[in-house]
Amino acid sequence: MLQEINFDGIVGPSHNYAGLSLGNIASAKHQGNVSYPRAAALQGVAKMRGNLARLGVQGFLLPLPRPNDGLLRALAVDETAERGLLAAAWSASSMWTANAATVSPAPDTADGKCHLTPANLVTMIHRAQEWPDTKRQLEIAFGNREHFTLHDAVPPSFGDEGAANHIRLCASHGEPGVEVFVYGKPGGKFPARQHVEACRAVARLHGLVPERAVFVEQNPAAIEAGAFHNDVVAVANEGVIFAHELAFADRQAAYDAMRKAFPALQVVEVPDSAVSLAEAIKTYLFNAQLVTLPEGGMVLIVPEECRESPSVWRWCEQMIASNGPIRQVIPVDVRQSMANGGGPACLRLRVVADPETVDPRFLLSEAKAELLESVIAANWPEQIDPADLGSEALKNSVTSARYALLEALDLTELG
Ligand code: SUG
Repeated sequence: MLQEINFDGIVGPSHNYAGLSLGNIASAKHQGNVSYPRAAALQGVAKMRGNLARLGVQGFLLPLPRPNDGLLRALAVDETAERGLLAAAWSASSMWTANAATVSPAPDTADGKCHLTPANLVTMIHRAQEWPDTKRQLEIAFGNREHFTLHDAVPPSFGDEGAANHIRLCASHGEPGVEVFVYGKPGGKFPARQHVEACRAVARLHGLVPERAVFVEQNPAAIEAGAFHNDVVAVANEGVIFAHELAFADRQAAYDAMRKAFPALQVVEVPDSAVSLAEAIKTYLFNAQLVTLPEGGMVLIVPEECRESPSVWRWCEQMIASNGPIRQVIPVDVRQSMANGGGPACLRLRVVADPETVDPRFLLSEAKAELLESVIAANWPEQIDPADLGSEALKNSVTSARYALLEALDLTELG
């Protein structure tokens, strides 16, 4: 049976704060701080465990090989090179699997297969290196050619950030949906990472019916305030979109276009007067997982930071009391990822599929969660000072940690 499966990125052993992402306020703010890769990865597994218990199914993707020696060689990184280039090759940014690919489930596509296009992430070098290795992994996880079609990334210079700028509206996950592509227009203070040309290319590659593909512009003011991906200000599940009032450039036109393609749309909008854009971006209220429980009813899984913000939490409490479609708000602790600008939604890629058609090595069980925890506890560095990036000892430690995970999961072919 087709169902939504969340594939969370396991936080890699080189997780660090190098401040690489221009326009990502948390990344800039925590630049130079000591990171805690072990705690970070365990926070991620705890989130997955909660969702496995809630939803009955949960997948994961593995950290990519870091440091990336190929990138260091290609850029001839030596002691005279800019420090950011060295740090890029060490980045654990593939943990944010919402940027791994754009996924169009089988009911939406012309050939009735689930299509995946890895995101080229060209705007930033530490992310642009991801897609070939990501594709290699997706080829294994979704190797069943009867059910999945995998594309190459859209060529540069059209920026594509994957599912983070993509919204799917549907009556239920297994039914045909409307796919909403949200792009930014370049020219502002911060890069607009998702280009409209890339959106259109992905829609064509995936064989979407034109009437069920909608293209909407991100609000330049939201990008300027730090919403470098649209999933920082909006999230949808089935027929419900939960968004900040200032998420889209032309709010009325955006909802009209969505309604035209999907008349049953329910909009849960948070006015700027209740939660300011700045507060929404600081707490990542919208970088939440909006999920339907098997027993019915929608739950919003938000970062702990939301509970600590009086205006955000007040709004959440009022929303629950108001009898709308979102019935519960559950905070989770992903602070290590949050400090690099990645909330609960960044950490997962949604794929609608029959779990039977996915390589089982990428699916979580209680026993496998325990295995992940023990491998992480035994091998992930406890902390990383960004000044240590480049050291031989740290390189050995993160390389062997990742390999221990591949061995435990019987995935050494990714080595
Ligand atoms: O691309 N942070 C990521 C966060 C991605 C969040 N994903 C979604 N919103 N879906 C980014 O900006 C920081 C890395 C550093 O600074 O070292 C970073 O890449």
